[in-house]
Amino acid sequence: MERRWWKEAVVYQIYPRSFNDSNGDGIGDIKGITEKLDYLSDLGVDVIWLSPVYKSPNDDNGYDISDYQAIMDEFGTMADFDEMLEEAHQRNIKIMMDLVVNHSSDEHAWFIESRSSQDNPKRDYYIWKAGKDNGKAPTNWGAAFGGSAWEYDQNSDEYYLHLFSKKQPDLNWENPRLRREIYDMMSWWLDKGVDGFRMDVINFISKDPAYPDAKVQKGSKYGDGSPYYLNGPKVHDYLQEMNKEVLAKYDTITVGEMPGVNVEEGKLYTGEDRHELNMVFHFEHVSLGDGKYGKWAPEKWKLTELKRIFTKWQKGLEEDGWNSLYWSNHDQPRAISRFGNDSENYRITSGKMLATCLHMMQGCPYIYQGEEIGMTNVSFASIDEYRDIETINAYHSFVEEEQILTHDQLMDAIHKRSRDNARTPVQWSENSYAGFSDVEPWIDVNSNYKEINVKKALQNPDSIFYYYKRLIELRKEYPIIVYGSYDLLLEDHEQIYAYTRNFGNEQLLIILNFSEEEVEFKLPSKINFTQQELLISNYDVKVSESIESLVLRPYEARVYLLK
Ligand code: TEU
Ligand code: CA
Repeated sequence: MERRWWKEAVVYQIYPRSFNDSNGDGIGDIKGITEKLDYLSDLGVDVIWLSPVYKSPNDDNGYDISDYQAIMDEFGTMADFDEMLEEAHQRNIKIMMDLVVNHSSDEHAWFIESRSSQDNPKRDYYIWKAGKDNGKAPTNWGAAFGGSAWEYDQNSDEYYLHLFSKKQPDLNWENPRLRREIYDMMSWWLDKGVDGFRMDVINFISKDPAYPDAKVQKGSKYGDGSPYYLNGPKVHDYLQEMNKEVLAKYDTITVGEMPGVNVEEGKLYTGEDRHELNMVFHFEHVSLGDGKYGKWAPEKWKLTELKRIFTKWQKGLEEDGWNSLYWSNHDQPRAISRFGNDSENYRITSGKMLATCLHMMQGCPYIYQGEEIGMTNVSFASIDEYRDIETINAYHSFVEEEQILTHDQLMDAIHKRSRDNARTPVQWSENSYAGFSDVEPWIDVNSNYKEINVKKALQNPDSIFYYYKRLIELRKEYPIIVYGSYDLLLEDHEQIYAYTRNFGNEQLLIILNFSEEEVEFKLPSKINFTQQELLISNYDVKVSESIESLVLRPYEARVYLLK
């Protein structure tokens, strides 16, 4: 197993719009990030994944880019960016930019030219097709945010593909001139000193050239086109070309966001000698509980399923390739609300347990802003308080247009799974607007900000913040956490998640109670040791207590170093 600096890194994701507002306009910004770099340095993170800060009309909050080499007006200036980059580097924090190149904004100069006429030189920077003779779109695919994946352009009498919103036209990666433009832009940012890229839906960039119709689920209006754009025929060619033309010339950290990727493909994307990417985000665990209408009809999830998924990925990439470890991001609900217990009694304990579960595994742990202080989901009473295009479109189509779900059913699903759960302002203090801004923010603050905020966390030695800080310190101190092999214990246990890590003559034993009940833990006989050292726990534990058999308290987490 090759040692690499990025394999030892802990990454912190910032969603700038909701992180910190420095100029009192209610919107987070780059100077607001610079103001908090000492806080992140204290936490001990090595890399910041910065969600998009490029010029954008914000149809999808920055994931619709209209100029890849300019800063979004609301977020500040390029000088602010350069200052933030410099200040981060002075604190040994690297900056990983969000590269959104499966699509651009429809307000990008390339698209404005492309749509101007069928023979414009930039026409095939995007994916244009004539409609079917019966006046239908080129294929029956649905878009991620609702409606058809094709938008008819009257002026040039063709349809363009948009797998997300109609203001996010897909770029045509078949076109070498387009690919060259992307590579030049990437090099431009790397020459400025940024340290790598998180690549947005990067496994969507190669489409099946046949553009066939897809199967239409009973009751759905559109087909699921994903078999024709997920992990497509040339995706590895493009990534290997990107690596050769750009990445290999710099010492970068890269991660591909890959909905629908499986472990076998994960190996192809991240294998050392594949020369593609360092690691991937898969979606298997965050799809647990997806019901008939995906996240909009969420069902209970089972711990045995979660353990099977994590174990598959830990074992699958153990010899080659690298995992990204995450519970949440700007698209997912808050970890404690989804996988832990956000009640008064168990929020902090279960937050520490979830952190232990992830941070003791092999791979790079990602901390989503506010996760380190145990921020929770939000329950806005009205759909009018939500801002996310995906949530709003779902409400209009499921409740108003197709009337498949009732208002209450969808609001319940929104409270559980809306992306806005992760996008309420970071709660810095008990001051108005949680210290995020001096004015009403672009999205309401979670009403629990007086109990849950950074200031309070920093004043409480038993807070989740200091627990994350200790987990990060342990990762720096014990190579076994980064490089040790993983093995699952008690595979069928419905409440306990226990696993080991092995490295040389050392063994880590991680014991987690994912339930609200007290549960008896019996140490499997195959675990042999003569010395035990408790590295971290979320309850007071007698360090000499025998671990042969334990009664685990609700959401109890323990990590032992065994020799
Ligand atoms: O997300 C990719 C993606 O598949 C999301 O649509 C995700 O599956 C969904 O939001 C979960 O409900 C990336 C970005 O992370 C997301 O914020 C963007 O909206 C999307 O791509 C388009 O750029
Ligand atoms: Ca601002």
